[in-house]
Amino acid sequence: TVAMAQSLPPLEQKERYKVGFPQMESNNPWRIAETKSFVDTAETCNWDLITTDAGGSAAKQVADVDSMIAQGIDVLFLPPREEKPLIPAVKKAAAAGIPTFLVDRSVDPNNAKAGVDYVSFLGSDFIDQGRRVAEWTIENFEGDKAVVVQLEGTTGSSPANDRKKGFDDAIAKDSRFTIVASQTGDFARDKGRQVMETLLQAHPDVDVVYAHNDEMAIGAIQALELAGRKPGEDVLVVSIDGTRDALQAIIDGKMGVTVESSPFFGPLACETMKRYAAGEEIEPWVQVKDRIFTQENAAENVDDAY
Ligand code: GYE
Repeated sequence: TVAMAQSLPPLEQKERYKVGFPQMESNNPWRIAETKSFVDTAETCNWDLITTDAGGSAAKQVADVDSMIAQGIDVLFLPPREEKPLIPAVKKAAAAGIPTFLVDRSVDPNNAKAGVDYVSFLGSDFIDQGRRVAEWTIENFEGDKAVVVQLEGTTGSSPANDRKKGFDDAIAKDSRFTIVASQTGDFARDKGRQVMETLLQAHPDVDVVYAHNDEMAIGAIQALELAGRKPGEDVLVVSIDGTRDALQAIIDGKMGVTVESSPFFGPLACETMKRYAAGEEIEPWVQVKDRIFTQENAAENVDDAY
């Protein structure tokens, strides 16, 4: 027998679609804004939308995909919490003939491939986001030595892996900067605050805090202030996302920069799905372009932030 190359399941062109969006957790404004974007798009794109909340558990997210397959969804928009544990879910959907689009996070490329196991990844370039934060920091940090602490996102998630790589590689080009600690805060404000409190005991002299998302950056600012430090004056805080609280922190002078990572995937999901149903070949990565928010433009963007 000859092994057949797996081909992507087709998507019928029709008036309404049954769509699954298994959200991974809802403990931060980014996730809430993303879910809302899908719910709002259900109206305009004629979706019967099923959403679930895995509460921060990859195992629960896998089970949620299972139940959506059982309910007969036409198409799946999956934000995989971590790169490896969701691969069986992606393969199961493909085997059930359901076209899957990964949204906002990706899976391990060695184990599942766009154009084969799923149609495409819709999302940002996380390596580039980390690189842009590092380059802004190199340009804007005043001083000849910097002790850097990094708060990583969810262990095993694509944005945590890539935002670390992009930042680490770029910051290494300037010998003033030394990363003395890099620990996960699970993309959560509370965890970011707790981890920063602990790290401050070993590194009270920290000059730069790089957080992989704004929620952890806000948590770090709280911990720094509690320890008598002055974010924006004696310590530079930099991060990624572009939430309302982060833009406000920039306006207040407590944060230096946040590189955008947009949660508003609903319209892009609708458009890409329709292109696929029309028989267009979809690029393996539908890349989202990100802005950058600093003192220069935070005030004019804060009202539109989430
Ligand atoms: O930066 C973070 C969220 O996967 C791009 O996940 C997303 C990230 C986002 O929890 O705030």
